[in-house]
Amino acid sequence: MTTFTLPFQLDFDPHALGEFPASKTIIRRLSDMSAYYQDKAKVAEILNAEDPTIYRFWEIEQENAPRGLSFGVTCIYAGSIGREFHMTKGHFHTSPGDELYITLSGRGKLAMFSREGDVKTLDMLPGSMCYIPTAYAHRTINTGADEFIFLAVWPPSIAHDYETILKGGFPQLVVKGEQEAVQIIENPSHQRV
Ligand code: PAN
Ligand code: ZN
Repeated sequence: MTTFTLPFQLDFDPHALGEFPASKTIIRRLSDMSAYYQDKAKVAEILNAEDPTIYRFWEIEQENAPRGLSFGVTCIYAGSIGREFHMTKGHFHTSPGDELYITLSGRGKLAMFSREGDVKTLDMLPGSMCYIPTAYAHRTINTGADEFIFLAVWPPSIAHDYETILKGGFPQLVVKGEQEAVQIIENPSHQRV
């Protein structure tokens, strides 16, 4: 991983994530995410033919740094698995660390919930910024017809808990309704973990 001499300026093409030279790039395909989607028959049917990329992101993490900011750009490709739109796995932060999401392109939703039972699903559009408090699990969903791309900024040295979401899911799902409408419905398989 490249380290930068501070301060610095970074120019990047948000659409060219795989070509970004100074970072870790992570690609999540459907086979990495089959446990996260409700419609298992649809997952199996798609995987039988291909293994589509659902999203990819690059990040530059300030690891073991007492201060500073980590940041990254995520691109979720348009599409759905059954009725559920393409989405990220989602996670909790396990050490104190709030996060900012700023939409660069496309449209989507940010689903959040806390262990105390607060559930929020916010719109993400170019020009909108969402603030994610430490205690909230967060997942993004591409509800549009184009790539949905956003910048994330978070403090150094936070750890990500994916396990809780893998086991219990999110309380709400963002799905395609009649005539391509975007619907938020209760997740029948959600469990408090
Ligand atoms: C983001 C996410 C990124 C991918 O940078 O890590 O959007 O989502 P998953 O990590 O849930 O696969 C972030 O929230 N960092 O803390
Ligand atoms: Zn996060």
